[in-house]
Amino acid sequence: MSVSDRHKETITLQSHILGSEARQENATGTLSWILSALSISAKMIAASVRRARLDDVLGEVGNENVQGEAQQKLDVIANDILLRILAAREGVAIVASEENEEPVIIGEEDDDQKYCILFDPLDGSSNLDVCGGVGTIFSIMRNRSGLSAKDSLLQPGFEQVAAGYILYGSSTIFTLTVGDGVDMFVLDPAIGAFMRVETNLKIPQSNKSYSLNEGNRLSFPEGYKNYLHWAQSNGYSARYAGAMVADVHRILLKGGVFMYPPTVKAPVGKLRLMYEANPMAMLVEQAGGKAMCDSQMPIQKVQPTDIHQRVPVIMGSTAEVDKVLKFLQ
Ligand code: P6P
Repeated sequence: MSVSDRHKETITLQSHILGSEARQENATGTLSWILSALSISAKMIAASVRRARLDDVLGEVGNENVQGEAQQKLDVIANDILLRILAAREGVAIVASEENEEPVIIGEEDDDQKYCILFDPLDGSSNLDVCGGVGTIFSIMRNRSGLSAKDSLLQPGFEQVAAGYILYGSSTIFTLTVGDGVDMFVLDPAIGAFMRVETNLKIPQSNKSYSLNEGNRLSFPEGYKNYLHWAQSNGYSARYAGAMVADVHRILLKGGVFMYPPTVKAPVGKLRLMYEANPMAMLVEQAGGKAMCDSQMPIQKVQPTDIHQRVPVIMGSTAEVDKVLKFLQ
């Protein structure tokens, strides 16, 4: 491919965002500025993650976060970067993070031209010490004027206007949907820009691959145990990275099904609705897949009651999700 041909196909995340804004009637550019802030934050977090061992910022801080989990040093670094960069963008009304018990009010709550941003700053951070995949997950909704900050955040997933993740793996991937399909970008460290590599990505409709922590098998509800027995009798393979971003990214590209079922330790599952399940559900469904809590409830239909609430998760290729649901009925 000649340089000029390659140049023709060179779409950066920034130009993609502006192109998407241009196609939205009466767009004000506020969402574009927020997505641009997330892009800058992603580059800063990627730089910290890739230097973690050299800068001696691996390991635990020594306390627990609001989830009762040991907080990693990089959890705090990533959280601080996102809070700082987003707080500087005037279109942001409220920010809620896995690492903060309470939401952070940035602008006047009473402005429905602004947005609420919810995020898990470094999902799967326990993988860091062993150079495993980790990621940032974000969900964007319109601020609801006249409501308190918490009530403005507690909107069901189908109200999301945008969602995405950044995967800090063998390369740094930014995956985004603003409600008209899923697009994927790879960070080119040589120029410091995210370059578009997938447009309107569609998840493969099936793949004999499941992803869950089988260490919890004995405490799964019966239906999951029966599904696993069926899958293992029908040539399925197991893949599990221990970081939702890495596992769902693989499934978006290769197909299959990701699950975090209820267990004795986590009776409603471990994954958080607002900043893990909802944004990943929007991406998977925008890519033509399916995302459920159980055989009846789509993840994006759950009416939240708390910003840190947890839900069971089954998501991936529609045909593969349906095979799991059949055992749960
Ligand atoms: P387990 C990471 O801590 C996380 O929140 C998700 O990214 C991941 O899918 C899940 O927990 C892993 O949990 O219990 O299998 O270690």
